[in-house]
Amino acid sequence: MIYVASDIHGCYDKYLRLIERLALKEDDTLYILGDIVDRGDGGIEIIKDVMKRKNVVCLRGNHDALALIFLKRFALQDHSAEERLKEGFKLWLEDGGEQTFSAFSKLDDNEKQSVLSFLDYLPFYEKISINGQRFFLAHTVCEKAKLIDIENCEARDFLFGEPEYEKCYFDDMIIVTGHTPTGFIDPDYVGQIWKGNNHIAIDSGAVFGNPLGCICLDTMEEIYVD
Ligand SMILES: [Mn+2]
Repeated sequence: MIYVASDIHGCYDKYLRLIERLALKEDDTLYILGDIVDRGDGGIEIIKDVMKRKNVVCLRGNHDALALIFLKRFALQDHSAEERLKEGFKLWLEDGGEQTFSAFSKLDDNEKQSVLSFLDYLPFYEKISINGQRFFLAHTVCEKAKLIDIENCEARDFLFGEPEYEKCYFDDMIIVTGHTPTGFIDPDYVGQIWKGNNHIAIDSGAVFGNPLGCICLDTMEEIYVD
């Protein structure tokens, strides 16, 4: 079975409850579509746990990308950062990075290096096929006109893009994204997975007090943990 969750944002307890609930078997995979860190204070713990598991695969979210940049610059002994980066660093800390920075700072040097290389190698998207149905998994995607010409997409399209959930991008492929709490797509879906127009939006807003949502792509079963 293939499961997908996203935007865990340092909610370590919810992450562990999801892992417990799924009880992944040898051929099962859990994809986490980015924004593992920031806001909640357990992001680094989640990374350390994911690194030990063979069948949990993470993609890169905007928070993971920024954490990589700023942890490298400011938590290691690198004082060569320019003023512009310092400004960005401050904004990141205020946007939930503080929790990640603080937890990272407590790691020993080996752990720091392995967390950084974990973040460094996160892919931007993944295409998979389940029983003939194709899926495009990413933290987020850009507008349809740009995504259908994927060769011209840039990293930031998969980190900061704004999906057009009202449009079907591909007739033969379902796009699965996090990043946008589903309540912003339809206020009736706060805390729930939203489906429509060959999109599945799975950011249930776990860090904002909602259950953490997860979907099984083989069965479309939705799983929620508090
Ligand atoms: Mn995001």
